Amino acid sequence: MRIVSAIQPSGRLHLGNYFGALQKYIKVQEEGQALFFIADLHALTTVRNGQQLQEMTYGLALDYLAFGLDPKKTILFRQSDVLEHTELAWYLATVAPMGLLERAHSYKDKVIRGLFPSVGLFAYPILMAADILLYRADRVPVGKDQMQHLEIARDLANKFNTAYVLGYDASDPEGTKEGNAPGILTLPSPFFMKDESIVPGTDGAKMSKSYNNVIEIFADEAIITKKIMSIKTDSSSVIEPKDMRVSPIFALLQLLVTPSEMADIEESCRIGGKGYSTYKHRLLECFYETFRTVRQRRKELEGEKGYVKNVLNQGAERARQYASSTMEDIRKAVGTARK
Ligand code: AQP
Repeated sequence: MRIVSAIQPSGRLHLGNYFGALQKYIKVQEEGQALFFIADLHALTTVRNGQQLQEMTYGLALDYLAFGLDPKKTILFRQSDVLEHTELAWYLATVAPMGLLERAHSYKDKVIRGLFPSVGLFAYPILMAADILLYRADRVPVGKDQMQHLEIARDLANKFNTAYVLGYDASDPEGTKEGNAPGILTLPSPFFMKDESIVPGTDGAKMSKSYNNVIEIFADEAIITKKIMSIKTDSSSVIEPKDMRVSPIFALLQLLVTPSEMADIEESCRIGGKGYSTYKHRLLECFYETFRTVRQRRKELEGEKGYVKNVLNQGAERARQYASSTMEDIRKAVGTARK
């Protein structure tokens, strides 16, 4: 089983990235060959400072390692170190219908939020499809916000296979029925946790690095306190019952407390008598209970620049081997293979 996923170094790692992605990376890294990378090419759609991108790329490598991704087993690398990502993205762009991308809601959400509507941002799902298809991934651990992009990756794999593989039947992508041929590109499946949902930010919208609503896992204590204490609430008084849908505090608590504590919280909201600050303080405590050890481990790793660079270089070397094998088949099919 091949497992592929990535996070953009477009800001610092936040709770949404952890619960939507990293937590799953740690869980699945034992279940097959995992390739996890730092999507610096994607981050170029929002980061316009080369030095900052370098720093955030290195920072994300530290995050991966602090959380326990094992570079002996798992391949950790930087997207821009494997040039085949952009090459495959172009081939996929030539079979991608405009309408498919025009329906992508992430682009529209980001533009509404004021992000620059570049061609790169619009074409992000194509590069993401290339990221996954290049490694013939079977499983892709991503957050629920990426469901549509993963569907686009499957669509593009089908479009490519249909265009270039004689006897390919989209209803039988592995070519198991007689007369059908298997696709060159594997159709990936998402990997979600049971009852998983999108992690809300401090304002209740999707927690996102570009929305200024994140709770960063490795930020200084003062910033974390400020962010948690500023989570959106309504003006109900201490004694009033609390509607748990009004404030994202409760969805965040649910991620960090045990089910029995969550049941107590639900009951206390129903009867009232506790102010929002009580819940915020509990969230703060839970945050440190969950992340104290990784925060410490990341601090220790900060001085190990040589080691981290080595991990990324060796990871890129290994990733290129997988990528070049897929690209050989693709170039043959499209007619760009060197004779
Ligand atoms: N709020 C979220 N809830 C659940 N999962 C989330 N992820 C991100 N935010 C949430 C998951 O984290 C992984 C890496 O995301 P990314 O950094 O590559 O891009 P993103 O989804 O666009 O994350 P951001 O923070 O919103 O980044 P910007 O603002 O730079 O675009 C993915 O698996 C994603 O599902």
